[in-house]
Amino acid sequence: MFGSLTEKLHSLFSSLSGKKALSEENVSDAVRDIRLALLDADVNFAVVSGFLKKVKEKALGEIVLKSVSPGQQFTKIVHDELIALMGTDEVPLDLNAKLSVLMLCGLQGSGKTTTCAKLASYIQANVKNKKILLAACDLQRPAAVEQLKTLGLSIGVSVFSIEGEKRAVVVAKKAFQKATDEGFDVLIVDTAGRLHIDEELMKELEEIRSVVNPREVLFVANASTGQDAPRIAAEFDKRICITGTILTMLDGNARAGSAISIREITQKPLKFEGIGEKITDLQLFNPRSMADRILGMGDVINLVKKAELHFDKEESLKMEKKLRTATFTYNDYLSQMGMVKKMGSMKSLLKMIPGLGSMGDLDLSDSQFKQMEAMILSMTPREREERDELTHLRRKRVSKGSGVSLEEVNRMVKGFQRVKQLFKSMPDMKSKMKGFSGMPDLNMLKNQLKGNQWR
Ligand SMILES: Nc1nc2c(ncn2[C@@H]2O[C@H](COP(=O)(O)OP(=O)(O)O)[C@@H](O)[C@H]2O)c(=O)[nH]1
Ligand SMILES: [Mg+2]
Repeated sequence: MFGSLTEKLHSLFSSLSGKKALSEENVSDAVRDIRLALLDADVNFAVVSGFLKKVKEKALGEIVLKSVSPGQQFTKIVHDELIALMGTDEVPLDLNAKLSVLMLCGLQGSGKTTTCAKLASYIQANVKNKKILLAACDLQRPAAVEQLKTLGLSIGVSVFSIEGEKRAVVVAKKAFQKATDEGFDVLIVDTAGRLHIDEELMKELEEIRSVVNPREVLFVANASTGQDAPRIAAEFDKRICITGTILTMLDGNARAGSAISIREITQKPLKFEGIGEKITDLQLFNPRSMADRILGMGDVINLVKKAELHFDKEESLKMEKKLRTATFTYNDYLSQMGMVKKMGSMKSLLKMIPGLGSMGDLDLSDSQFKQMEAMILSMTPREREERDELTHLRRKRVSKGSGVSLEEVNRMVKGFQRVKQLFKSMPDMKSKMKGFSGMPDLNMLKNQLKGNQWR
């Protein structure tokens, strides 16, 4: 995700590994290189300076541990400080009022409308029994109301709007009235943005704020905005007092700068991150996971969360056993791929596992999954358990039976072998990664989360 920053830090840390110990000189060199890398990733200048001061103090004050290399030791210091800079802990939404109002604000195109619906869907999935209303208060862009209505419809959440009304504050007020009268628990207010901050926009937001009495005023920031994002956040905060930030477009080529600086500049927590266009592509901002990703250590934290939300626990334990005892069959492959598909694309999953980013070409589309299903169902039970070898003749029969080309059949067989191989080599990889386990091993992953990844 943060390609160039991650690469630079990585090569810097490995250049330290050859050294015997952290010294004044190699720490100064490393700090200089990190400064350049962070500035290049659009991290705010003042934030970089404060950050490096702490890193340097810690690195020089650190007792040299015999068992770890200076590279590892220095990486840990940078990792810890990055986590601290981004807020240490997750800060969940405040949904504690009888009617909790969430008001979203930000520049045009930052992702406000989409994020309103994503938040509603997040609340539906993670907090039980909340009656949610969306309010369409962006009356600037002609299609904004329709956009929110369509999104609301797709997740079964009502959208309040007033046809022909020109004043956003009137819509906000009536939406608030309706939510109160009809016993809604959460009201999510979408607002208009502009290309730049202007007086008109701020006045409108102040008015809306005063009539909906929000628990949360969330600034929505496009993470690829770069250097400007923290400054803009600070201006919104000054005028309408935000309670937190939601970073969007982190799936694109964001340079990590805003993720690192916005919290420090506004002193308000980063609450969520948008990681794609789909309605489910929103997750709580976790400083540790973000630091892991910036330093190229995968994203074990979000992997476990996704897995817990979608995996059937018993099923996955059964699968794990099969994988370990190498009785993994084509039938298992099919159901494993089905589960993985539910969790999101293989590509995004594999990217989350440290060291497996390069396996991203195992990605599977809907139609590919259907093809795979057709092929496996065209195999005999003995073939599916690999008790009969899939000879050329047999593959031809499978191709005919499933209506899929012979090349595709060959490719599927290869894919199966690769996955089988991948899981077989897990124990080996595990020792390499000091305790990290493979995808289906949830307990191991959970321990990993609780413990320190560095031990
Ligand atoms: N890739 C990606 N696209 C996003 C994300 N959030 C929003 N978008 C897209 O960005 C565009 C602008 O979003 P919109 O919600 O209309 O922005 P608004 O003007 O602030 O309301 C839309 O095409 C969204 O689908 C995200 O996290 N990742
Ligand atoms: Mg909008």
